[in-house]
Amino acid sequence: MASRFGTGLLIWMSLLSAGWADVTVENPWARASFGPNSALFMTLVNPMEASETLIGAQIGGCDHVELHNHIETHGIFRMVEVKEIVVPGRCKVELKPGGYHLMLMALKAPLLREENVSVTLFFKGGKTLDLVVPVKTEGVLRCCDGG
Ligand SMILES: [Cu+2]
Repeated sequence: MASRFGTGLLIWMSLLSAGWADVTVENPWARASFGPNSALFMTLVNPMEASETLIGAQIGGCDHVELHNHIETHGIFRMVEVKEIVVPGRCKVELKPGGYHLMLMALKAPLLREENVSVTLFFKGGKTLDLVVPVKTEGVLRCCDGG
């Protein structure tokens, strides 16, 4: 009986460790939107030795989420889609205006200040992380709603 319980616990623990990312998130926020697009920012903190790689996200009220970065070409900044954002072991990576961000495209409804959005982050290896993210108005860009 004891050994059966032990096996079950072991399987349960291995499922759990495969399912949840070791990354934690600091100061997540979504930008209130005026148009169909918006952006989401946060600091990803990896307390482990091994790197973690963000590969996507699912966000309530938005079916189309891309990972973006800003790059400079001849003094002009523009957004580009990236396939992944690597968080090296024992490091932080900041998703912030003018840098990495999660781009929310074709929002079904505007993101309003003081609302919350539910977010699931997807990491390599099938790991996920669920968050509730507040909507804020700081740094709103009326021109393009970009990151
Ligand atoms: Cu963007």
